[in-house]
Amino acid sequence: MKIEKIELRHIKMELVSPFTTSMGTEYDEEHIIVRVDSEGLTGWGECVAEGTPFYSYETVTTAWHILLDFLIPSILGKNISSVSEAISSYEKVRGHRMAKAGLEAALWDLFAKSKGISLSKMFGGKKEKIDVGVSIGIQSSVQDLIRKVEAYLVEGYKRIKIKIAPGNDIQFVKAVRKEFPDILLQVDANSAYELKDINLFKQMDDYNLLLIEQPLGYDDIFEHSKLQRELETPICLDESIHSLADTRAAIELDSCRVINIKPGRVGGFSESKLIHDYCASENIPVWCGGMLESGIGRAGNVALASLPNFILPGDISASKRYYKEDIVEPEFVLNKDGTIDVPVKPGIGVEVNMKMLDRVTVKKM
Ligand code: OSB
Ligand code: MG
Repeated sequence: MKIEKIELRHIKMELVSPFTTSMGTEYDEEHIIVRVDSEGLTGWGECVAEGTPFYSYETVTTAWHILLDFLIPSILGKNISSVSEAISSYEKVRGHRMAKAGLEAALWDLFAKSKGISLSKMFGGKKEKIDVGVSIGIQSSVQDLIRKVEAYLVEGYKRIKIKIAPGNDIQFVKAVRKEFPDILLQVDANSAYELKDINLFKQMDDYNLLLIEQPLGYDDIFEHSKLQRELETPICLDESIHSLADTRAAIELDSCRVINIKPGRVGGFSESKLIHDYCASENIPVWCGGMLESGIGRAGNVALASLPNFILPGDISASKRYYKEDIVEPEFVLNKDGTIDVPVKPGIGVEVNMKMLDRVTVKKM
């Protein structure tokens, strides 16, 4: 397909409630929307680099630069016959995986639309609905947290993840577990601890957690293996996994027993599928993480999570858990049974609401 035009939009969307983690508090989410036009079709992708370099070194500004000056020039005006051909045209660019993933997502949407099939089908997904959970930021009190958890459970969410940080950890786990003895519960530290905090994690073994997400260094694999050795609860790595190679290292070292796959963090859906397939062959369950995406990025995550080894519920919640109004139609909604439907229409399977997209665009190119 001849890549005729590529447009970037820096968007900023206000969250329905502030999101606090060990990295800080977010009030709104900044991402980049990538639009690729070719032969009468339009592909959409979302680059999940944020306004700040706290979760990842990439930011909206670095991703904009890499997209504009390196990735886009390598394919613009060319005839590209597959996503993998596009990827090889910019393989010289090291790192900057979120920038790459945003462009790749738009190309996946474009090629799926050109074949008239859904992204899920394109990926080889089988599920028609996916199990989903919700990620809850650090709350100012145990009571506030219990109220939030309860409200999400009433809506139907199948799994609760709570963010933890030093001083805001075991008391929250104890309280939630006491109030809700049977729910699927997990914690995410976003790298806020060190190996010397091992006793805290040993205590967590008593609360039947599904997993402990990214307790130690954001780039560490080795020390997590030392921690995992001492724990019964599976560790799940998020920040430390950027590729299939990282995944293999982590699994061979027994640094974790579950992998969180975020397409942005690993450079796109192609790498995500490689990680998924490898984990399936090693009997390691995976789940789809989230970056507070708009409906455009969410659509891709839903399609990815329709692959068979996405065994655990993902951080893929309904549009209204994040934003008052989403930029896609229809918005993503939660079914009563705690699932989200996998779109069946071609590509991302939802329409971009141009009026809403214009409203949240702060810069366009
Ligand atoms: O660590 O999983 C994380 C959001 C931004 C950055 C990092 C993380 C998160 C979340 C939110 O936990 C997940 C979601 O999109 O629902
Ligand atoms: Mg995480």
